Parts: sequence; structure tokens; C-alpha cells
Amino acid sequence: MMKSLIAIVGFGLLVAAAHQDVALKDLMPKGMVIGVAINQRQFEGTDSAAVDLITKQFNQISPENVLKFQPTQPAADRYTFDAADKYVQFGVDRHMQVVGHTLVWHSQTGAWVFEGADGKPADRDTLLLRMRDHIRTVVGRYKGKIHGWDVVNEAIDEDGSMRKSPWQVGIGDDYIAKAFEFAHDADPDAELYYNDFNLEKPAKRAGVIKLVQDLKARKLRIDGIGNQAHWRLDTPTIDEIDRTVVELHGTGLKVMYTELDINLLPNTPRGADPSVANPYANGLPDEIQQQLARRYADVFGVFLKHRDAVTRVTFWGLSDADSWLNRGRMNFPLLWDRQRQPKPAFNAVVDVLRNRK
Ligand code: 9MR
Repeated sequence: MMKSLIAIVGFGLLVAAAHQDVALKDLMPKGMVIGVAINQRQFEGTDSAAVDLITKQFNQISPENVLKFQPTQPAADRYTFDAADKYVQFGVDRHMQVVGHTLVWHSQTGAWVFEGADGKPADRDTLLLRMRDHIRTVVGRYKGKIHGWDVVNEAIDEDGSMRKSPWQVGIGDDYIAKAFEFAHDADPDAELYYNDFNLEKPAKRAGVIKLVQDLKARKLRIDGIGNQAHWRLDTPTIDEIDRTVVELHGTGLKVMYTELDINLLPNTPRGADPSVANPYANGLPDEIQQQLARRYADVFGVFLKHRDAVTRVTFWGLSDADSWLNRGRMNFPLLWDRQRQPKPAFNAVVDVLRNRK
């Protein structure tokens, strides 16, 4: 009895250890890279435990913030590339696929970009010149090093119409086509993507599909659709995720899951009771931990089923400690915990990848 108990415990430890030792990048099917969005402490090397984990587990990186408009061009006549250069070099040194995120977005873009003379909004020509200058400079700098760019981010509203972003208001709907044109001119070899969230919602997805079809009709280069995949435990459903990848791939483009995480916290209004807003402040109950593991197993099951369509899966952050989803609360959305130990969700993903048919 005792002996078999020891054997069982020993076997359990062995399985756990085996999982610890395994690298996701070695288990992915051919043609599908696995990546993570990294932050400054990681690409600068100060967070050395994270650097080791990233280097071991992943073959692709995305920049969580450092390549956005504001950090790379804080003023009209000033570009700042110190941090961005380090990010790119981090990936180049490790032979990783380096992604650029993001050239044209309504957020993290200095107010000066949209301002004209006399405090009026900038006119179309001014905005197009600024957009072209930014794209030429940033994409041109990393030509041959950055594999693919999120050219435009989050341009479609929930109802499928064009988001009234300052770019759209100032230039018109063709600002997106212009951005793709400028990006292709700056690096003809780089892959170009359109990136957005909530693509499992039919109206929004229809708007995105219409947009990419319009870009293709204009004979512009576009290689892929980035589905951000900021998901929850129960939503979207596996059926919705499945249907979405099929429809997106129906455009003839590659599909990438570009910002994957599973939010475990409720959507509560500001000032909500902490026990409701921050239910796992003292740790995640085992039951939820197991639900998270099953959820990750299920979504990786869909990715594998559609391996003909899906070329990349990128987590939006390395460990629970790094996630943007904390924002003053305790969230647990990723595969590694705050001590950078693999969670049951990591083991579940490993099992799905190992057992793929
Ligand atoms: O994770 C990023 C966070 O650190 C920034 O504060 C935030 C600013 O808007 O952007 C986050 O990343 C976003 C990404 O660039 C685009 N899709 C949504 C991501 C999460 O907000």
C-alpha cells in the first residue's frame, strides 16, 4: 500500500517535472509560432527570470507598448528608439520572429498628431503626411528585422462600422488603405496585418471582413488578420471561436491570435465593493484554477484543429504578475503564476499539444 502510494506520488512528481522541462515552442505544429508580448524589464534584461522563461518557451515576441506611436515619436520632430531597438535586438539575438505593434491606432498616440494650426483639428493632408513620415521612419528602421506589423489596430466598432477615431475623422475611411500602402513601401518584405478584438461577435467580424476585402480589392498587401483573443472563461464559446477562425480564414488571409489571455475577474463599475470586484485577492480557488486549465485546453484544441489557418498564437504577457488585466486587482489570466511557476493551465496546454492528432 505504502509502496504503491510512494510510486503514485513519485509518478506525479515526474509528470510535473516533465512538464516544467518542456518548451511550448517545441510542441507547436509546423507553421504555427508561439509568442508572448514582452515589457521593458524583460527586453532590457533586468527581469532575468522572465528572460530565461521567454527564451526557453517562445519563438516569437510582440512589444507590449514600446513600438506604439507615442513611445517611438513623442513629438513631431523627435523619434526615440532606444527602448524599441532593445526590444528588436532581444528577438534577433534569439532568432525569434519579431512582430511590430502597432503603427496606426487611436490610443497611445500623442495629441499633437491630430492638431492643426490655430488649435483646429489637423486636415487630411497634414494627417497623411504625419502618418507616412511615422510609418516610413519606424518600419524603415527595422526593415529585415521585423517579420510583420500590426499596421492598423482596432479600427472597427462593435456594430461593424468604422470607428470614429481621429484618423478616420481627419482623413476619411481610406486612412486604412493609406496606412497599408505606406507600410508596404517602407518594407516590401514585411508581413502586414489588421488587428482587432471581439471578432467572435458577428457584426464586428462582418465589418472586419468587409474591411480586409476592400484592402484586397485595392490590391494592397495584407497577410493576416490578428484576432486579439482577450477572452473570458465562458465567453466567447468554443463554437464561436471555431466559427470565427473559419470565416476569417475564408478571406484567404492567415489568422493569428495576437493578444491571448483569459480574464477571470468580473466587469464591475468603478468603486464596486472589493469583495465583488476583486474576489481572488487572497488567491485563486482550485476550482477556478482547473476551469482555467480546461479553458486553455479547449482553445488550444481549436487552434490545432485549424492549423491550416492559424500561423501564430501570442500571449499578452508572460506571467500573471505581468498582465495588463490586473489594474489594481489580482487577476490570473496566463500560464505562469506570479512566482513564474507553471500553472495547471500550462500543463493542460502541453497535454493538448503533445496529444495532437
Ligand atoms: O498591455 C498594454 C498596456 O500596458 C497599456 O497600458 C495599454 C494602453 O492602451 O495597452 C495595452 O495593450 C493593448 C494593445 O496594445 C492593443 N489591444 C489591447 C491591449 C490591452 O489593452
